[in-house]
Amino acid sequence: MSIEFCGLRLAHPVINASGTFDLLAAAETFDGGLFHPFPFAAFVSKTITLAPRGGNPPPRLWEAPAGLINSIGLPNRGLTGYLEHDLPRLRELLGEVPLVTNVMASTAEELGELVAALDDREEVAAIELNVSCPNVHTGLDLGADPAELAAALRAVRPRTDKPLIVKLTPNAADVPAVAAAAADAGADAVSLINTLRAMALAPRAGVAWLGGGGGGLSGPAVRTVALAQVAAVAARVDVPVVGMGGVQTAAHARDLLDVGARLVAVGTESFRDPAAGARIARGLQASPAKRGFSSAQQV
Ligand code: RRO
Repeated sequence: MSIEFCGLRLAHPVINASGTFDLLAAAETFDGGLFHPFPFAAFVSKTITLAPRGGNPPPRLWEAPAGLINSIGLPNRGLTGYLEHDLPRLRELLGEVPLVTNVMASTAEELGELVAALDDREEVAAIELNVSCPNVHTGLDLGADPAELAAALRAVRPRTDKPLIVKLTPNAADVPAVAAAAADAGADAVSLINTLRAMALAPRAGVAWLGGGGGGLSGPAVRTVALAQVAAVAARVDVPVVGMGGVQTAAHARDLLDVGARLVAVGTESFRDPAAGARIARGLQASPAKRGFSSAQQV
């Protein structure tokens, strides 16, 4: 089942979605028990920003019907803290498993700085750009507008030779157009979907429940949306696609592979079952390949 992805050789097609598997915390909680075999063929870090961030005020989670709304707000040690503290420990825990570092910034200059710093570190196999962030100059989400994203990528691309994966937002008018712009501007791969913009009100209070106001919906509730968007993007771009959104079983992962994803990421399901990645990878091994989806069936 070994898979080629952006020059990396992966043991199987299942990885984690950024921000849904805290490897440093899991290492303490499970005392190594979760790691034989490690659930994912590559590990994607949570999102790193240039400056340290404390994250959003609580509450940060809301259980929705068949899903989860989060408003975590990017808590992280910042670039320096990541490079000095997290990166050596992640490398030690991962052994041979490739590490993908996910980064976010609100300007192309900052994004370039993050990417250049990671380019210097051999522990990092690839970089994922989280573009679900408003540009401070234009107010537009980098990943919502093809031209915005292309401009940012053209500034960032020359700063690394490592594979660049663009993590697309589903909250865009034309996701395949954004994906095509990313590929044309030098992305080596695209990944999708991030969470769907959502909100929840506190019971009987009529005010937002989440400390951050709105949040992002994930889990089984978004699975069919993800399938449609992954199919449409895979039909549009030639670069490899990492599909994710509501994957709980090997059959869900197979669906994403069948519509053109090269890899599948497991996200919210890992909160329920931290060994889900390994279970789904095993299940895929036993399930038949292509069921004959053709892009002519696109919605
Ligand atoms: O940290 C978050 O609240 C968060 C991020 Br950066 C993201 O990309 N997607 C999401 O659902 N939550």
